[in-house]
Amino acid sequence: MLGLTACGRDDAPAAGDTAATPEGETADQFIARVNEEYRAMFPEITSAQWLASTYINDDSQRIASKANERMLNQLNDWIAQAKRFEGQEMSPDTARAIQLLKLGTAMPAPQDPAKVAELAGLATKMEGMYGAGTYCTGEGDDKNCRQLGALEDVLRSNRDYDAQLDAWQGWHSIAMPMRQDYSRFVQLVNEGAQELGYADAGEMWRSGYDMSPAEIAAETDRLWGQVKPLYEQLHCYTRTRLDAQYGPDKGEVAGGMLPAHLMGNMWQQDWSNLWGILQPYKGAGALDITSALETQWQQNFAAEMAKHKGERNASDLAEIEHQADLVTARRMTERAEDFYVSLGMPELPDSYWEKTQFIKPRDRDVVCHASAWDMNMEGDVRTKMCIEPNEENFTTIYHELGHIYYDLAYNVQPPMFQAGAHDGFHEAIGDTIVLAMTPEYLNSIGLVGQQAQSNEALINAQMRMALAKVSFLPFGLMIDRWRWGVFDGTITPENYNQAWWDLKARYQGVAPVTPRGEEFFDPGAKYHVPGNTPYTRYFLSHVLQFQFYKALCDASGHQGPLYECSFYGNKEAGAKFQAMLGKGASQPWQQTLKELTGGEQMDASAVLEYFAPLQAWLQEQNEGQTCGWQATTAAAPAPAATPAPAETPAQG
Ligand code: X8Z
Ligand code: ZN
Repeated sequence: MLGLTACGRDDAPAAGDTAATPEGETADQFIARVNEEYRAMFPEITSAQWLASTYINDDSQRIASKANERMLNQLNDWIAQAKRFEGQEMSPDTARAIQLLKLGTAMPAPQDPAKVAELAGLATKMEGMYGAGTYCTGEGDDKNCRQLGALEDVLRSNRDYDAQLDAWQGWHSIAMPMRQDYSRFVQLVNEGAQELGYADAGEMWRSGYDMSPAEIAAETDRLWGQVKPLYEQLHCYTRTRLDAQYGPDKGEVAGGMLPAHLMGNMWQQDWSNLWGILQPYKGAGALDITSALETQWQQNFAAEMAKHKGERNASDLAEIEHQADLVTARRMTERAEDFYVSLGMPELPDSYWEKTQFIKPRDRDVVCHASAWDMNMEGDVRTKMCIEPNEENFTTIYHELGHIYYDLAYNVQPPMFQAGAHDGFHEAIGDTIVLAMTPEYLNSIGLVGQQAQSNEALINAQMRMALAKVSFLPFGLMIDRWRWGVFDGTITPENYNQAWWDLKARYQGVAPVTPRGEEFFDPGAKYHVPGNTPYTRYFLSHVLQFQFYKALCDASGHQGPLYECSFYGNKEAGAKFQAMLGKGASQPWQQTLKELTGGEQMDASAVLEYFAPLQAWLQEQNEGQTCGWQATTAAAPAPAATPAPAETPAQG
């Protein structure tokens, strides 16, 4: 993909009216021209998209949709022009650029201009519906409307069974009206992919990995096989603890699966918020980052209050709170920047601080889902978030800055190579830094207290990381198992929701506690479905980031167990990372991986090495339990990937 920046901004730009194809142009000249046209039009398209995401209304959506339409038409045009060079002599770089051009969007459009307009309109509309999604209860004076952030707050901190169920169901109701649009969207992108010579859009997505579509699908199976036993142990332990918290009739659902609304996260992809329930040793190594950030907010609020003495009506107070939100969010971001700078990377430009959306504006709808933007390929980089002072948001800032530092580093490349080595690399950069946020690092920045050196403290630290990283793995896989099935037709609109929950049961071992029939469209409640962002990248990232981490730890001269390593401040590690970032998509990812790690394969053994103490501990805890689960509904087929064996109980 022409992944110009990640997080959904991987589209090629528009060039307005198609320039005439110059007579006698060579393939190399053609690519040079595409690069130039691409760069010239890029700021206009990103501006339209930025406005639509940070100011959702009919007008911004119309403009963004039109810009996307021109972009998709232009891309089709370039691809058609590139056909002239098939079988001709050209430099390897040009051949690679042409290959990347064909994969230039996750949303391939048919040639028919009416269909391009329809597709662009649908995409903008669905993303807008997600961003503006609101769940209301009550009538008249009792009317209470909440958006995703407020509903997530419930799952994060309210352990009441029914309050969580209400928040979970409420958010999922916003996706119901997307169903029709999504099925039409699928038809259109499939048509586009087929016109480009792919079997369907899923096959096109799987073609962006410097290996065949079948090979990357098999790779994901292989990697999942490596980490599945670890996930099953975490699942088993979590179930026991949820049973203790809610009672065995409520702490799990039939077949031993975990109730979807009780996992502290709307999609059960990150269980960090269950720390209060899952913390192995109370008091050993206090790692309550969320509380520390809330305290910082209180301090910032007090400072703002002191500045505004005398202004105390409700609207003044709301403004002062807003200021405290902003100051806290900026300080959190400065912390993240500091880590990158400590590695020898540049400070973020002033324009970043001026133009970034740090917090949710009070006066309009925005797409809160975090993203990183390269607006012009020459330094106008921004992030867009709705930062709140909690651990998850804090680490997400580090994640987003990973995208930004990748963007800045590969700005030296020609536009066609300004993308990650593959999309999983883009997602793994910031998360590699997150792995280096050890308890010692967190202590050094004043977020947690002095760390005790004990086995209990180690297990606590490992659990904290596992709740974010290990819980994610099957989720990272199941989203595109669903979409690959939707694109190749094995999942049809009549069984969209059934297939979704079949896959969630099979991979994650989670289930809803109330029926979720086809009147619902639960996939639409996850940003990347209406946002059409491929998801396999995140699964791959959750393997790759441990490989990168290990390589940077080695580069920093770290001795001892992997999980103890933080390369904060280490310039050797930084230089090695930076060298990789600067390569962008200019060579096959296998080569880039080799330069960093010495190996050419994605491999989860670093994940297992990192979590070895926790895995042993979990096995002890789970002794005597029957681990694993029965996915009670028939599992949907795993399209294009090797069928996984039926669920078997893990060793307990
Ligand atoms: O979407 C994201 C980032 C932007 S690329 C915030 N992530 C995935 C998600 O939220 O579902 C990061 C982890 C997985
Ligand atoms: Zn990302």
